[in-house]
Amino acid sequence: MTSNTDLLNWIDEITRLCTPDSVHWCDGSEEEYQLLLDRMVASGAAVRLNQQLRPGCYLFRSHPSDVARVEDRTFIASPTREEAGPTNNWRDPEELRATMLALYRGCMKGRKMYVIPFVMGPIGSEFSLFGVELTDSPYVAVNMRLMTRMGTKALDALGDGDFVRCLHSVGAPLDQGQADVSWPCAPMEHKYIAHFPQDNAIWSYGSGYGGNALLGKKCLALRIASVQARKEGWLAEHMLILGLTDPKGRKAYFTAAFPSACGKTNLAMLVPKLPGWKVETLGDDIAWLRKGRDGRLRAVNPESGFFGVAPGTSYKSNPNAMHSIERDTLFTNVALTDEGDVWWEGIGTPPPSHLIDWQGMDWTPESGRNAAHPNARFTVSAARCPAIAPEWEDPEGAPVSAILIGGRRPGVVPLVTESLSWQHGVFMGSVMGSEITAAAISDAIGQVRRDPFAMLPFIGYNVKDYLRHWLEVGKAFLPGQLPRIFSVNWFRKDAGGRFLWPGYGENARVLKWIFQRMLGEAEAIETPAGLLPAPGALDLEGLEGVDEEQVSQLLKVDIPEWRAEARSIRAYYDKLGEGMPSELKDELGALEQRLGDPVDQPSAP
Ligand code: SAT
Ligand code: MN
Repeated sequence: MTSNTDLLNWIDEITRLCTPDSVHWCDGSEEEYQLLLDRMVASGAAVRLNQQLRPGCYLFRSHPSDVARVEDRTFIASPTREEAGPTNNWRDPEELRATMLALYRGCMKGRKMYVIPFVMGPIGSEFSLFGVELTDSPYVAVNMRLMTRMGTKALDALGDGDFVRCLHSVGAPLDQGQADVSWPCAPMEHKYIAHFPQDNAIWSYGSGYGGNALLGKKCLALRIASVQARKEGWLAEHMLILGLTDPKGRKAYFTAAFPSACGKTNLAMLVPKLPGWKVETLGDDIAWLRKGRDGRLRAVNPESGFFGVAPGTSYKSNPNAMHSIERDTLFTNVALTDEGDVWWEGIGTPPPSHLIDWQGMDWTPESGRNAAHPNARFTVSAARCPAIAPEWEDPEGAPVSAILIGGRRPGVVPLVTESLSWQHGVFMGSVMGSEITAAAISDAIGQVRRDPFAMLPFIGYNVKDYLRHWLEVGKAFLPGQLPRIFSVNWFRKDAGGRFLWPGYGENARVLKWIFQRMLGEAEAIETPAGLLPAPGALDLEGLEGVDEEQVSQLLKVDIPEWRAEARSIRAYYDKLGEGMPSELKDELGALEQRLGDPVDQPSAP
């Protein structure tokens, strides 16, 4: 099987610690995948959907306490607090190890332990990283088969090489004769998603959901990879990758960072409303960026599947996602129809008169609650996406022309802004974020939750060192070979609280301007915030429902608003404390100067 003694010794050690009843080495085959699914259907952990309507599709319902990533149970256990920085939950590695060892002792009793060798990135690419996940969750095993390159092919490629040790348990040992539940997990206070970057190790306990449990994703490909990337001069980013082709057949690649719930998967799979333009998908969540042999910045998607949010996904909002999940898809926490199909809020069909909701309970439109959990997910292989780019597994990665960043900003931030330089772009990335709405925390309404490059929950080290690293990466390129950084904001509202921009397929108009900027074919005007489309430069032909007044609001840089924004940025930088890169403070100073704002103005509270 393998002669990797480090691996064999580690498996031995964990088997003695967690005491599973048996050990299953995942080969990643179709037969194995089917066997695990059949077993989960038999045990009640999964529902086989109507195979006429959804061939190869299954439904899982999680425990109501285990429905999403748990940021306040996610820890960076670097040797010192300083290394984790002001935005991470730091724990002393020795203390955390001791706490978790006590939990892991005997935690797989009554369960099988799955050994999952996997590769993040195309097999054979020198940029790929290996991991091995040991888990007592068959749900994790089948999801990992879709989300990563997993099984014998990964084990063979690993050989005697090094790998990230990923230990996962749902934290629910079974006594002799004790019946299992359909979604075993541990109570919140026993959940731990722990990272030990100095040891290349991830320890996850107590949750079976998403990024808490599929350890190749956020834990390895972002938190652990970001630490490695910093050492090696590359970037592990929370970004989609898309290819954009113009009517002349010219193609460019963009990456884009958005916080959760800003439509990353939708943009990755966009169907342009502009005739002759085409978007192809290379990734919807994570991009690894590094300098290629040709001297350009190149992006690889380390994943091999999509773990997308179901609610709001419809044939109208994202037809490519809907086509992707017509078969061979694992659904979690969506509703079940009487025909054995799936349903969720925003799927584009009226609610049926009866459903089984995500908690397994009868549901009718009168129930007054969501049928699907808002964070219900689909897991599907990327190869199933009709818009997948043929080159999406190119081991060299795709050459990136532009990096987009954006959040939900009802005010202040224009529809699109080109940065003045790499340094200015990193400044824009450092302060991007979303305005807190009534749905979140009530006393902070109107404030901006800043989320540098949408990486706040995913940087495995100090955010200030992370921003410094972005600046450093830029210095390794010849001028003209670096992509340009653009801020986009699809979510600007008018005074009446209505969205000014239709979004979705119309976002292609913004992509077109960016594309043409990179080729020197579109005009921009300089504003204190950066470069904006010159009058007439944004293609608005055939755009319905947006008048000239709305366009001017979308592209407005309001000086008093921006002065307030600069004060809020200064307060944010102050909050991050000592050690912010001086280049970014210089950029803030330059912005204040362009706005004519006195630099010594007191900070906003
Ligand atoms: O649960 S995941 O972390 O994989 C998805 C997400 O939160 O973006
Ligand atoms: Mn994500």
